[in-house]
Amino acid sequence: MTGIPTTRHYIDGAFVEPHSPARIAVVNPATEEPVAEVAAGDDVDVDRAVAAARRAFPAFAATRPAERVALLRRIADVFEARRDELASAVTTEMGSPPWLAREMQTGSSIVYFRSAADVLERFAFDEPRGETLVTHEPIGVAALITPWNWPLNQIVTKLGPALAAGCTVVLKPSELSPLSALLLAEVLDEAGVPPGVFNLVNGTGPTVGAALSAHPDVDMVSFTGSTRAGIAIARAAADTVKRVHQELGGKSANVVLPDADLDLAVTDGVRRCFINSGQSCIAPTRMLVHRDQLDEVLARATAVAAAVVVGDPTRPETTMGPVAGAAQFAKIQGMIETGIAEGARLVVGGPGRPEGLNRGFYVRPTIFADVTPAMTIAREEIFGPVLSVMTYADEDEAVAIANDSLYGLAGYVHSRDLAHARAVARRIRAGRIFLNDPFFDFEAPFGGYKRSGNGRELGVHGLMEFLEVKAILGYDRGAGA
Ligand code: TXE
Repeated sequence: MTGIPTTRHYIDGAFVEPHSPARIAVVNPATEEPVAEVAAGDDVDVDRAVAAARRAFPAFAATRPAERVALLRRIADVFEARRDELASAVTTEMGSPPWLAREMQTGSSIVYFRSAADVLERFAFDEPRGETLVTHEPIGVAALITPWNWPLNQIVTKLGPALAAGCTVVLKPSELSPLSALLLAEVLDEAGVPPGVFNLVNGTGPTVGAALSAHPDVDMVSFTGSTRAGIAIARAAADTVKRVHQELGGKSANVVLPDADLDLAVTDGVRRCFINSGQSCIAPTRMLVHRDQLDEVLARATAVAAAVVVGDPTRPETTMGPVAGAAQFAKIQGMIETGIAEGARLVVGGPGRPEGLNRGFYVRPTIFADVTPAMTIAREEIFGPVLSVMTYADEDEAVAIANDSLYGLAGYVHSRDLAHARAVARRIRAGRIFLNDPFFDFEAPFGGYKRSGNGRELGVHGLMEFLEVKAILGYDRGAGA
């Protein structure tokens, strides 16, 4: 990476030397080569960043909403102007093909910043209620702990509303994808975010992430990542009773009803399961089809999987790059082996790298049939391009299978009869349901039921996460009353 001081943190408006010389290597998953080093931060760095955020809070909290709307729009403009650099950083650290890095990884971030500004512009901080005033105030210093799979988007869906609310922030990005985050720090600096309002400390989860979670001067943690880490964060946060927003794992069902447009349902279902090499928390990883339609569905799904071109993300014909790292690669391989061992039928793909790819964390797009609800691949998040096709006899069984999960992040329903699809959507216990490949709604709330998390991102619900609610009774009684 040219230009960015990768081994520094960004604290109080400047790139600063870390407390300790320890470093973390950043590896390009397409080549397995180290491409940069970032600082392995520690408690001292965290204390420094939290103190800067605390100092900056009163003045930033007191800014008028219109000033923050303008700030968010400036950030979006600078981000857009530097979009190619940001996309290229994502390709380097994640192995995302350039079209994916540009259109989805960075394109969405621009929309999310603008949408945070739009939501803020419409938001009424004061709600009179008779004599009482209900008002909303920023919660304070927010720690944002983010993962690697959509590295910028997952920061921006927190950072946009945090700044909109008037909070100050300490970000700890994933140690697998810190380069795009460092560039984002430059973008924020260039856009004129005041010193201390945004701070970035690189490092591992158990050090920097844990220190932020337990810190007495951090008012809330907003986390996206594994359910395992989400639980560790909530435990570490418990002693200080801070708010913990969690966006965790998923095992979403795609209910293909017998009257669905099968071409659309299967193409959309496989595509959404495989996008970003399968590393999406809302991926529809369980495709539920009527038992009479299994063969027809598998034929279509196989054709979609066969058309995927896995390989070097920088080659124009590539549609799927590697997965993010060695640990993720090993986990997915283990899951594919487990699927076979537990008796699922391998329809396409399987263990090992695709032919001809000997280096890089490349996974074969894989589809299993005859998957039962008890199998590990039907229960656990795999986070790779692995689809489990399961059958049902009737709609009640389909809904029961869809809900037979510890997770409840998303669900998908395909049917030509919209009224029918709506009714099934209401029966699925998950925070976001997609009916028949809809347009994306950037303000629709995003978050999970059950062990998929707590709280919501995006739109007004996302803003509310960063606000406290205060009721002032007697506010409007009239002077002297
Ligand atoms: O995630 P971690 P990993 C799931 C997915 C994936 C699995 C493991 O199934 O295969 O998680 O991925 C920080 N205190 N998702 O191990 O560990 C960590 O440094 C504080 C789902 O990479 O959850 C990073 O910044 N922080 C998912 C962030 O948590 C801690 C996205 C995510 O890393 C911590 C990613 C701790 N004790 C993975 N331990 C989604 N919901 O989209 C780790 N971290």
